[in-house]
Amino acid sequence: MAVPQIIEAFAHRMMYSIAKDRHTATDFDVYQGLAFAVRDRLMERWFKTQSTYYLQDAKRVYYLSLEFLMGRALLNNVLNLGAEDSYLQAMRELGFKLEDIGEQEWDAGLGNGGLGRLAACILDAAATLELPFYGYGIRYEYGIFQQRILDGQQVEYPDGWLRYGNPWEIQRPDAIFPVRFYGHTRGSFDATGRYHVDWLDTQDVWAMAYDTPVAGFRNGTVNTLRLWSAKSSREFDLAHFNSGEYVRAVEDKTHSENISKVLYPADDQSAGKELRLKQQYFFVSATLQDVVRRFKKRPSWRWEELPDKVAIQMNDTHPALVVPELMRVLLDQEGLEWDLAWSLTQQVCAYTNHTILPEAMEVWPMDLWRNLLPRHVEIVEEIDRRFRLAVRARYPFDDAKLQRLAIVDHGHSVRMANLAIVGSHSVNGVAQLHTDILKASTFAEMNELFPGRINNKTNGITPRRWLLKSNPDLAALVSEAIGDRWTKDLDALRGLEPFATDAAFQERWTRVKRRNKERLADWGRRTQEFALDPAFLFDVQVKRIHEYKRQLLNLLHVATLWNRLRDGVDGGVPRAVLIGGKAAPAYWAAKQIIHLANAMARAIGEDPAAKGRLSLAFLPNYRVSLAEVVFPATELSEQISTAGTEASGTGNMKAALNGALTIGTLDGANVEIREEVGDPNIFIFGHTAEGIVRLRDAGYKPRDWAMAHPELRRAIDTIGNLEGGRFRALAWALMDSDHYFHCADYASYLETQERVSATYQKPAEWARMSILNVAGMGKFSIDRTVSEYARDIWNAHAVPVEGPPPEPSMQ
Ligand code: GPQ
Repeated sequence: MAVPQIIEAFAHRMMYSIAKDRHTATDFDVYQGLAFAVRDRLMERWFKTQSTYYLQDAKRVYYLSLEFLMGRALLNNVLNLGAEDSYLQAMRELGFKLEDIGEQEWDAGLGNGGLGRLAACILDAAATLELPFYGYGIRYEYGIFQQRILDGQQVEYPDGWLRYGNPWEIQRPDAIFPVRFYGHTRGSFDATGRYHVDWLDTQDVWAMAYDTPVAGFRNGTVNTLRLWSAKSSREFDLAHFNSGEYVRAVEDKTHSENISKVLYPADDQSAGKELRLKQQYFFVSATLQDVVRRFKKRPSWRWEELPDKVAIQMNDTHPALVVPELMRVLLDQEGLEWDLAWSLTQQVCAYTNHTILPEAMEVWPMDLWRNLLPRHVEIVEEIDRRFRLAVRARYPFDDAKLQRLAIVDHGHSVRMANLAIVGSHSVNGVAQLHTDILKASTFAEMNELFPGRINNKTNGITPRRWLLKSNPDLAALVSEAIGDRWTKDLDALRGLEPFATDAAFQERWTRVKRRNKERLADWGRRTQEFALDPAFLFDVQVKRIHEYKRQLLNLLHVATLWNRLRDGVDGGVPRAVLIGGKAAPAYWAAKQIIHLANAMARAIGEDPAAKGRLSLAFLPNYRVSLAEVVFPATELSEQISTAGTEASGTGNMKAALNGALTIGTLDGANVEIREEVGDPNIFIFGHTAEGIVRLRDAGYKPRDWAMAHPELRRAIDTIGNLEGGRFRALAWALMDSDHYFHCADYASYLETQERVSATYQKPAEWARMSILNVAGMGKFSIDRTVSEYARDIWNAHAVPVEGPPPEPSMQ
């Protein structure tokens, strides 16, 4: 659209939707008006896309996820429309900066971390690849909590992101489905002699759809993210109104609407709460009703062809109730026989695993299910019974194996991973090492039983948000060198290799990084949250706070540098260490780590010995929009989890795509990053996953490692003595148990950090390595990931949608 038309469309929305003029409009009003104007541009494409899918009777892919960590939409949509020049110009003519308007948008934070952000990147890729794809989840009224730091400690504040309205969502009062809970079952033989089960006397909640358009990058595709919101059923209200208990009725209404109230804030951890189980069934049931409705809308349809028309991907086990729920629909509502229903379910469903940490594996007490979902208990018990028969036939005398493989554990709990594996035709890990571990240990017996079912789909990130949008200067420099094909085909970045040794290019490359560091420093100053010297090496670790991610190892290194400075020993290149991330509110150790980081940051800040040499900052409230400022400024990316614990990591990819060098263990996708960028261009340290297993099996004694390394002992003491011994428990745990092997990897980490420091002192060398890192990032495009899912798991194909004519840029 041309500039004058953009201005007119914006003015129209300001007047008729926002009802403000230039004298009364706030910055937020301007954002909303522009958001509506941009959304209007997506509408034609959205209709066209959906009718094309219908007319071509395309196979649809349904991505079920309890988390979608979308971040901001405005600039991303402008970019995907291919219209950034025109919008920039239009807003400039009105006296606004497009970037500043974008800052007004509240992050859509409907996710915890990597798993939720992956879902958001997958949405972007699916639309860009023109796949008939739908995201399904919950429209939480409160997303991931806001983190504030008070007295050095994390305090959680509710994230009321919908308070001032969300211009991107369309409420669909007509797309509403009842979801049943509680009640009991009754079986009877019908006239044909078939046994039929009814689920009776249920308490129902309604699921109402809210749709958000998901635009592909510069194509005609606009897909849908459909999120369900809980509404109390009207019958429910009326019953109480009739009995005269008006206030009680309103109370009950609130009660059932609680289902979609809040995102559970624990990452890599299962809370096991009834409300969480309600959320899971709520969104699974509503989604399946919608899927079946769409399947049956086709003029001629037969259940046998369900797998030709529908693929369902489960993002972790959170939606694994889809297996018994699809069985229930096919058996009880559609009258199919068990064998056919089961075969269809397996062919349709697929499961992505994101962790091997035992505390993250979902296991639900049967009693909870029996009360809430009585029919599903029967179905899961029957799935389990049949599965046990098959296992017993295969391993007739191995009772122990049977117990380990079972879906229902001794009649008292349901193992969701086993249910998801048995009910799917594909189970995938998210990086090669992670998948190898799933096959060789976590799910080894399942792998033997179902050869070929477990497969790998290495994670990726969207190059649109994580380079083009967040780092426009680097994106422009890259495009100037090799053209802009990389935005849709990230492998094109290989073309940067010849520039790696070009001194003039290196210099421009380094200048871009410097500007981005200044931008982050400005951000810290403006928000008064942290102080940074852009001349320092920016050494960054941003991700959820978790013991396995080892923020503590990073802090042990900082303590060591600090001790050296206090001794008057050279600490290497001046460093600004930045740590950011949220801790699950009930995760004590993670909160201690945040407290420690803040305490150390303050102490170092006040110590003259550290001045000009070392700083530590904790970045409060790390979230998608902050990540977009942090990664472009990152020079050293800390990916230091204990080998064998981080399934993949995706922040590692975001940092490297923005020219950071990685210091990391051979864990998750780091292994593949090394393969792509070459061993000399990445700083790898520490024990391998196998090495860690050997250490553990040999009876790991952290104390021995600490005693063998005076600087480690001293760093642990530094932590233990900070603020009058407040963190002594953390220090002792490192010495006594050290579950994540900090002590065993410390020496290697320290040595490798010294190599980092030496390399940074050779700017041309650092720039060369940085360029080669970006050149090697092609594999980590989420487009590659999603193409592999489409080909190997979903058997889904692109359905191009003829777009409106390309945007004329300017006038
Ligand atoms: N991940 Cl199980 C989460 O973010 N939350 C979770 O609850 C679980 C996994 C992460 C995982 O830790 C990372 O290594 C992955 O890169 C990410 O999922 C996406 O696969």
